[in-house]
Parts: sequence; C-alpha cells; structure tokens
Amino acid sequence: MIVDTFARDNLPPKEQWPEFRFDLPELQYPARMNCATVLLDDPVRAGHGARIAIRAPDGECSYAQLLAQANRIANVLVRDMGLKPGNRVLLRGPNNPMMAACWFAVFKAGGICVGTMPLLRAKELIEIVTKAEISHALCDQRLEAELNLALPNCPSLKKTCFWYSDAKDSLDALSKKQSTAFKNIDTSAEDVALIAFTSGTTGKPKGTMHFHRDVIAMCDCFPRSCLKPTQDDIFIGTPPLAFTFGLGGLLCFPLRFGASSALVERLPPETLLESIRKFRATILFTAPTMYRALAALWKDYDLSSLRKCVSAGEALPDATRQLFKQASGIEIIDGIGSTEMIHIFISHAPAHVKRGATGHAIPGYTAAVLDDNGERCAPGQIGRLAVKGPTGCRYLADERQKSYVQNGWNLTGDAYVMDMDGYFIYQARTDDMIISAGYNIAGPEVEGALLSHPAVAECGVVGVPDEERGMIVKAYVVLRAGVEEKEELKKNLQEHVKQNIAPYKYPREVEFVASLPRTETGKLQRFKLRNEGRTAP
Ligand code: 3UK
Repeated sequence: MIVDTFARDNLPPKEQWPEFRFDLPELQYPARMNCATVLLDDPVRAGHGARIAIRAPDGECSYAQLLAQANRIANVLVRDMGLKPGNRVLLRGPNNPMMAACWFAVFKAGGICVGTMPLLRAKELIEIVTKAEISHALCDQRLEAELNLALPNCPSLKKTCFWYSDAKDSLDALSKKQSTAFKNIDTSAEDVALIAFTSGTTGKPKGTMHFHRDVIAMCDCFPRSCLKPTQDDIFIGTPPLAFTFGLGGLLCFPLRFGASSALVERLPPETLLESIRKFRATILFTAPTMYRALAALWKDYDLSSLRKCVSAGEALPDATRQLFKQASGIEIIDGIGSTEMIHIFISHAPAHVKRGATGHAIPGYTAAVLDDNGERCAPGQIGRLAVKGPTGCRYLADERQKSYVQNGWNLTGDAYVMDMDGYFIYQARTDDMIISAGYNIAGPEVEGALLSHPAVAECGVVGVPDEERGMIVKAYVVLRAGVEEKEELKKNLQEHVKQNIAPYKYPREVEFVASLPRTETGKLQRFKLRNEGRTAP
C-alpha cells in the first residue's frame, strides 16, 4: 500500500531499535490498522456520530462532522494535490478544528504528518522540510508569510494549500467540492504515521518516527491507567498539536474515549481560565509554570467543572503542586513523557501522589535507573533514567539513535533516583547537573526550594564557571508582581534555601530578571541562562 517508502527506508537498523513490549491485553493490536479509522471512523460507525468531538470559540463539531471534514480534506490531498501513501505532509497552524481535521485527513490518506509549532521560523522550517523530504503542506493562512520565506529553500515541497482563506484554491474552497466519503488507506500497524521533531533546546532537530500503532498505544497507556477519562470529559490545554503532549492530550485521548476537546488558539493564563469556565472543561493539560500562574488567578473564576489536571514538559516542583492544590483543591497528575516515547511513561493517579516524585512506571512500561555501566542503581542512588514499553525511539536517519537507545533501553537524558517504594524522583537533565567544589547539585532541587518562598514567581538555577569552585550555583529569579528588587531580598532567598535543603546547595549568586527564556513547549532554556552567566561583566 505504501508507495513512497522514504520513512520506512530511513528507520534506524533493527539492531538499534529499543525493545518493544506489549505486556497488557489492551496492547494486542492487529497487524493492519489506521489510527484515523480507530479514533474517528469506528466511533461514528458505532453510533457515536452525533456526540461533540471538538469545541471551539466559534462553534462545535460532532464526530460525524469531523469525520466528514477529514474525508473532504483527504480527498483534496489525494485528488487535487496528488498525495501518495507514505508522502510527508507539513501541518502548520494553531490548535483549531481545521487543524484537527487535517491531522486525520493525512492519516486517512496514508500520508505522514509532520506537525510544526506555530512559532517556528523559516530557518527551522527549512531544516525540517529538508530532513523529512516533505512534499506537501497544509497551513493556516495566518502563518503563510513565514512558510513563503522558507519555500525557495525547500525544493522537495511541491504542493501547498492554505486554510481559513478566501482564495479560490484555498483548502476551504477545495474541500467543499469534495465528497464527504473517503476510503481510508489500509495501512500496516507498523507504517509510519507521524514524524515528530523534538523541541530539544540545542542542536539540530531530531525527527522521531511513530507508527499508526504507537498513536493508539499512547491512548491506551497513560490515560487508561492514570487519567481514567469518561465520554463526558471535556479536555482543554495549552500544548500545540505539533507537540506530542498536545497531540495526545488534546486530540487523540479525547477521541479514544468518546469524549471531546476544546481547542482554543492562544491561551495566556486569563484566557485559559475563562475558557475552562466557558466550555465547562473537566481535564486540563499544561506545563508546570502555567499551574503557578493559574493558582494566582484562580479565585476570580468559576472553575467548578475541572476534575483533573495533567502537568508535563518539565519537572513539577512540589511548591507548585501545593500552591495549585491550595488554590483549586486539585492534586495535579505529574507525568514524564518525551517526543521519542511519544507520550507519558512515568506518572501516578491522583490518589497515589508522593511529594517530589514523578510516580511509577505506568502499566505497559518498565523503568529503571542505570549507572554508567548500564547496571541498575541501588535505591537512593542517582543514575540515568531508562524505559521500555509499547512505544520507543526511532530517529529518522540520525546517529543519535545510538545514544538514546542502548541495550534495548530508551535513555531519556534525565538523571533520576528510585526510592525504596519504587517511586521515580527527578533530579535534572543529565547534562544540566551542576558540579560545584566536587558536589553534585541538581538545579531543579534548588529551584524547588526558591519557589516555596512567597516573593518568587519563577526561577531558573544553573551552574556558572568559577575559578575557585569550578562552578557555582546561580539563581535567576522573577519576583512576584509588587515585590521590590532589593539586595536584602537576595540574602533572604539564599537563607531560605539553606533552611530548606542541604546548605551547600544554596545559590551563591542571585540575579533578578523580568522573565526567563522558555521554549514554545514551556521548558526553561538553561543553556541560555548559562551563556548569560558567561558573558556577564
Ligand atoms: C523533560 C520532564 C521531569 C524530561 C513530553 C509529555 O516533554 C515532552 O517531550 P520533549 O521531547 O521533552 C522530554 C524531556 O522533557 N520532562 C518532560 N516531562 C517531565 N521532566 N518531569 C516531567 N513531568 O527531561 C524529558 O526527557 O519535549 C511530555 C508527553 C509528551 C511529550 N513529548
């Protein structure tokens, strides 16, 4: 069925794959499956068509309507744009119903989705289009300018179509002329369905390849064991669909459980709270810093509909967990996931939370903390986090496959500790560990201590070079609105850290800043803070 074998041909050699495990009854999948059939056609066929699938500020759309629209777009892709199964399709747009329909249209036509964060610039688009040899693009009209800047340097990209546009050849106009029926391509469960580029903070982007089966497996692991959604749930959140955290939480999970998703394009804290209220959302997906911002504004909104909150993307400091719980009464579900693993693999149900811990390996996954020789560390000893399960890392033509996958394990690049009860406790990214005067210090632990001080809104802790100690701990601190930047407060914060964690970890330098550098996925860019430390007078 697959005509264009580029993705298959560029999978890593089998001996470099992680070990895949399908140890649960719900992970026994047929040899042939198309994830769009499972998530969209099947529920409509089963009589679920009239239920709402997507809610948006300008209206809602049922499962049947979403299916019809995805079918029309699939017809445009195949009949007007000449898409062949296996071709890569660039998807660009904010989270909205048309974007959702496009994802399914590509899956249905046997194409491979390559979602891109709305804020990416031409240079980054060129890298992605070139690396994945992308031939087609579906793009929100409002992002046209940046894509056009990239096009002259993207020779493989032959066909582009824009939506939310009045043009005669817009996706809107072309799809209206097409039939609402489409016969999905009969893909193998092991055909590549999407290539997700990592939001990595440094280096050339890596494309991670995921099969049709992986899309369904991500729905059958974390949500089933920790989130337990029902068909009445209304999902909402901030991650873009191009980030697999968002693709799962805001599109695939709701559909897998017959529920609905409220897609809102831009969600600064106030808009997010207003949208939760308006849509009566019940499940929220966002990043730790957003939970801090929400806690401060909570009392001004009626948020009684909200039942469950998921945090991922970076470590959830316990201070943030407690602050949010005081404001909302809700125990956040923390989960670590990665683009390579497609979604969350260590997490917890709200009732099994342990302060400071990410949780246990979720059913379907196995996790371990390994030392530099690949042996398991004793409980309490810091090592490298390793996981395996039904999903795993397959980079598109990339030497770095050998460092992410070793001896069948996926090594995420995180330093972790396992405690006596098997809880996994995050320390830092392995290359972010600070070594000061011979001591190993994890920046996030110091950040956690600072965040429990009432004057601190946000902070980032890194090691900066120091003649005497090799490195010293430096904290960049954003103060809460209304708090004055005083030398005295710096001393105060240092004292506060010494009172809360081992005193040698306290930040010898504290600098007040207006904001911290973050990626579009909410991650602190520590390398930028480190570079700043180097150039400071
Ligand atoms: C870090 C966390 C501590 C960790 C992601 C959920 O973040 C996602 O994917 P990325 O490829 O980054 C992966 C890395 O981010 N991280 C993520 N969550 C946590 N660290 N606690 C957490 N809860 O360093 C990891 O290796 O951008 C998250 C679902 C899908 C995803 N793609």
